[in-house]
Amino acid sequence: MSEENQNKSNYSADNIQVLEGLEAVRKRPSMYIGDTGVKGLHHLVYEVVDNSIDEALAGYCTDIKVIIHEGNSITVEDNGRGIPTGINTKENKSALEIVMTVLHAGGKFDKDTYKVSGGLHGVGISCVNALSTHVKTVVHREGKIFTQEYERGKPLFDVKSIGESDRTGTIQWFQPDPEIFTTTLEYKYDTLAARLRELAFLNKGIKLSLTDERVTEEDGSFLTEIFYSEGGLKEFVKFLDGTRVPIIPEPIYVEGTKQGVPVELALQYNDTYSENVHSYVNNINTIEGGTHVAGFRMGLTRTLKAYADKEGLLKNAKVEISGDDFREGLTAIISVKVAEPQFEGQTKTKLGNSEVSGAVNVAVGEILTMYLEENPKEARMIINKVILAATARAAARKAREMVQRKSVMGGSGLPGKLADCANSDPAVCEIYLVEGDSAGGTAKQGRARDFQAILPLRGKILNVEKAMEHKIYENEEIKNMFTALGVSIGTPEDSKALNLTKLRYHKIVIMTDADVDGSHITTLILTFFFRYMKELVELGYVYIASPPLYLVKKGKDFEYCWNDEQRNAAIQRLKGAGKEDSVHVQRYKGLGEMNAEQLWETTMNPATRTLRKAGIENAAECDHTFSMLMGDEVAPRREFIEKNAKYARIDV
Ligand code: 0RA
Repeated sequence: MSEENQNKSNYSADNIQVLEGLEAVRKRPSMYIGDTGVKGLHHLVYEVVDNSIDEALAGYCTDIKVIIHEGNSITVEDNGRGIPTGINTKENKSALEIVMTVLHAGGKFDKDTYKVSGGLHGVGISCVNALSTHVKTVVHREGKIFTQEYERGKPLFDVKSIGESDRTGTIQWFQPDPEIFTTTLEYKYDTLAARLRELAFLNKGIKLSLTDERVTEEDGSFLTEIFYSEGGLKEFVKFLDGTRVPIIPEPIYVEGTKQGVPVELALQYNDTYSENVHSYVNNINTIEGGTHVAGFRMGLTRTLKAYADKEGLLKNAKVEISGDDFREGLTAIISVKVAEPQFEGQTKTKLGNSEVSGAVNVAVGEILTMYLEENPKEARMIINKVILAATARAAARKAREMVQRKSVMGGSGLPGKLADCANSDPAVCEIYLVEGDSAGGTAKQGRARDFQAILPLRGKILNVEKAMEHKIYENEEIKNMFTALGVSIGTPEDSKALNLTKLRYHKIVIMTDADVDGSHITTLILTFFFRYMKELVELGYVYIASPPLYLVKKGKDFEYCWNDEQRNAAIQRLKGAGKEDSVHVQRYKGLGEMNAEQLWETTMNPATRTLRKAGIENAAECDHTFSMLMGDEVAPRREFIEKNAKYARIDV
């Protein structure tokens, strides 16, 4: 190595700051990765990928590959400069070893280097190392290949050179520790794919790929997808709006640094009535919003209003126009990079840095002013849409007030169909939203009256994705849900905010037949919650019941089964020494085929039931899925259903 190179690698080795050890991570993993469930498991991958993204954002890396191996170990490979391997003179250890074994170590902590990406917790690769049974790191750098391996965070040998190389890059292989991840060790392809797709849109020009070696395609190759975006957020908006009808031909897009803050944003208006604004700070989805979103809203309202006033376009509007009206049918992504982000809020996903608001406000103002001036036809369409939104909002307000007045007036104000529970403590109360009056009747008989309430819903509820807001308040089923739940819209601070102060149940369980219609109804109800009561989903109050598919019976002996494997196993077990034909299999076509006791035992008894919690893992992906499932286009929906069909086979 030349002297200059030697100095350079010593420099980068010395740059790594040392903070603390890894015992703490193994002792309290949730403090570092959020939880040790399925989320935390996937978080390990994001943590490693984020390091490669940082390297790419620094301008040294173009390709990131993620591989899920048989047995659920993971490889993340990049073509960056490679983690420095030289000896850190303070610690007398290889910089690589420090990065891998010391918490918070990383070049990232230097002010003059980069820190743009970084997981929610920003804890670094050493955490992944601490929480893995085995890690192997390979670094291609300075013409050589270096490696080191670890067991539960402890190096098995010093960093060593194992050969020559004509490239650079870092390869991390890790096997998550079953002692830590006790609920599941199984990686979900779709979850990783959704995050990598999101990262590709957020960091244009970086090629990310995902390979699943657990799945072999027809041609013998492994399932692989490549995520790459040249257009960045502009393409992200197009992807999200894939099945919505745009109002203007192309999304409005801007990228640049304003007041020292790198801002990228894209927006498009479509012919629906929902607002879909997604925001990111350093590639982290800020689901609670924050100063960047506030700045965006201010800039949007200010600019559109100024243009409309100047052109005299608001003269014909008979209603007052509010900020919300400017965002109806709007899909937008805001992405900012903030050097020292302050995260606030319940889930620490709300940006607090006040300086960011002005930067985004200016960015959206500049680009939008220019766009409106240059595209008067499109400008007029946008403003007309805003006026329409304001008019519809006045109608919606009236309809909403009708629903809410009903609950204030007369008796309990609760829907006649609701069989309420005796207990009045929301924290212990549950409400079952049940498909159909007949199953509702069975559930009423079978329930634990003290804390379980039943609200039967008739047939298919309104598809809120396609309906204007005031229409949804005319829908009997939706009105019943609002009043039964005790949820209203409007608080003293915010006329559009969800008011949960009178929420009557902390568990809301959707219970439908285990067939195609049932899952469609579940989707419709979830769409309603996602669009109109999102906080309930975010708070983790919304669940989906899992009724059994089969009853396998022989004499007095019987077993409930939730899938075909269980059924086959039950048949084998019950068959025992006896004759096969003495085993009877009943397939439940609907909830109605169970009696009250069976429904309680399998689906409602907290001791024996399985509830799936509805969650928003990835808000943008969720938005895309709902718009596709509930929108007008048939082909993408069919494709999705065929890919995800659990029940499709059963019904033919
Ligand atoms: C610190 C300094 C340098 C590279 C990296 C970190 C680095 C870390 C990771 C983690 C995954 N892939 C990575 N690629 C690079 C480079 C310092 C130098 O070469 O001068």
